[in-house]
This record gives sequence, structure tokens and C-alpha cells, in this order.
Amino acid sequence: MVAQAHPNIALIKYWGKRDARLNLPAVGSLSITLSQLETCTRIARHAAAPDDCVYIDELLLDGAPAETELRTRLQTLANQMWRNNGPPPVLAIDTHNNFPTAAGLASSASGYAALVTGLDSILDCHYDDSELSTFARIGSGSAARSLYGGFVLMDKGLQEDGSDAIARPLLGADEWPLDVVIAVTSTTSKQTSSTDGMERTRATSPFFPAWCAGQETDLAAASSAVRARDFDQLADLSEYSCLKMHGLMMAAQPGLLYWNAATLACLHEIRALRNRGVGVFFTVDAGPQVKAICAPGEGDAVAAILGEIDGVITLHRAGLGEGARVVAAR
Ligand code: 2P0
Repeated sequence: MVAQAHPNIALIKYWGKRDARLNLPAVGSLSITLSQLETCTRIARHAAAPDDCVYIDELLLDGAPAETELRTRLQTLANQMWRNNGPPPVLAIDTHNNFPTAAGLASSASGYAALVTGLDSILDCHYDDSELSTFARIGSGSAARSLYGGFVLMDKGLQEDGSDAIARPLLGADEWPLDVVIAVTSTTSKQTSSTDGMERTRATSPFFPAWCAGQETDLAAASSAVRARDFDQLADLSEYSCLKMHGLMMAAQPGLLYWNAATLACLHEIRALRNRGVGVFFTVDAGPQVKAICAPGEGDAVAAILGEIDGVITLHRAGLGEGARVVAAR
């Protein structure tokens, strides 16, 4: 069985948890799911496990055996999903990304979305959309959004058990086919993980209450802009959310500074392009890569300019893609 999923990029950002144990977001978010970049996860089911639980005896990431800690984590997730329908199986998981892993390109989102979609199928779980959302969110907060294609909303939810902290589709990929250009400005792994950075920000940034208080307003406005296909409005709101998130992180103690010189050069160039009438805006996540979101058909012009900037190592191109799905039964 093979499941496939794409990474997503938040336009209205998620940063901070209201419950770290259940991985519940402190704020909702709005994202786009990409095409081109993808995770393919093959899961094989062997004989019954020796004990009374699902067992993962092999986990390969891009061809190399994964660390025991990750294998244990995925095994815990598989057992949370397992419905006790027959003898628990032994699983072998082989997952590949066609883009760099752990390099600020949201491989954890596509990875967990493909994984829970694959586990649902191979373990015969038949969970509904909100239940799958929950399992993906336990893996990684942003992963629930990759279950859907196009534009996706993630609700912060109000329930303590997280049952309403779920992703839902907002607009299909083909209904507003934006172009995306990703400028890679560093290939070294980040020093502070998103999970640690979020916790530090929540605990120490004086801006955290204001960040949470403003999010629902931003989400409502951005959702309206998406429904109306209002590019300028979405551009203003997305850059606002991105810069607000980075200001919030920079004000943590010690401050989180994910940008390098090339990151900033790209932001200035994208602003200059927009001032000249090109349909493009930027967003940056917890890393130094710059994502240029372009109006339909503007990707070539934007890529030509960003590719010339000192410090830009490579460019990735994408459009908007589909949600996670099973692509082969065996
Ligand atoms: C986002 N990011 O909305 C935000 C913007 C990065 C910056 O979600 O701890 O891997 O697993 O919930 O989802 C990256 O963090 O973190 C992220 P966990 P996740 O896309």
C-alpha cells in the first residue's frame, strides 16, 4: 500500500500550543497545499505481532534506517489508531521525499499526512475526516492541513480533548491556481525545532497574548480574501501574519532569529516586485527559506529574479496540489 501527501505552507501562521501534550494549537491557521513536492510512504503488513500491539520492525527514511526514537513515536501513533480488529500486525514502512527533508520545506507535514492516511488504510481503520485530522495533528501540528488540497483552514478548537482542533478544506487547488517559488537560502538544519521554539515563545514573548488575540480576525479576513480570489488582500494579510509571527519569535528570550542575509534580500526583492505591479508576496516559516506566492502565471518572472539573488542556493517550483491519498493498494 502506498500513500502520498504534499507539504503545505501557512499563509496565516500557526505558532504556539494551547496544550503541548495533545499538540493542540493556540491559534488557528490557513494554508496552501503544494503540488510537485511530495512524500510517498509504502507500508507493508507482515504476520501478527508477538505482543498485543502493532509493531513497526522496519522504518526507512529516504532509504536509511530511522532513529529508534522516531520508530517508537510512529509505533505509538499506529497503536493509537489501531482498532483491535483482529491480531495486531507487524509493519514495515519505507518513506521517501522528492525534496530535502528537515530543510524548512514542511516535510513533517507531508510525512505525517501520508503516514496516517497509509495507516488508516493498512490497519482497516476507516476513520472519518476529523478523526484522521486528530491523528495527523498528534504527529505534527501542521500535518492535519496536508490531508486536504488547495486552501485549508485549521481550527484552534475550544475542547480540552482537541476533538474540534481539526483541518477543513476552504477552496480547491484548481479553483485558484497560484504559483509558488521557494528560495532555499541554507541547507543546514535549524538549531531550534518548531516545538521548542513555540514553547519558548509562549513562555517568554511579551507579544504572545496579542498574537493569540488577533488571530481569529486575521483568519476571517484571509478566508474572505481566498473565497473572493482577492490576491492583493491575501498578500497584505499573509505578509502581516508572517512578519507578526517573526516579531513574536524575535521577542522571545533568547530571541528566535530564523533568517539569514539572503532571506532578507529576498523579502526586499519581493516587495520591490510587488511595488512594480507583479502579483507576488512572501512568507517565511521557522527557517531561512523564502516562499514567494505568485498570482497564476507569475511564477516564471518571480523565479528569474529570485534565482539571481546572492545566497539563494536553489529554487523549487510548485503549484497548488491535492490532499493526502492512497495511490496504490499494494
Ligand atoms: C505553520 N510552522 O503554520 C507554522 C509557521 C512553522 C512556522 O507549523 O510542534 O512542525 O509538530 O506542531 O507543525 C511548523 O511546526 O510543529 C509550523 P509541531 P510543526 O506552518
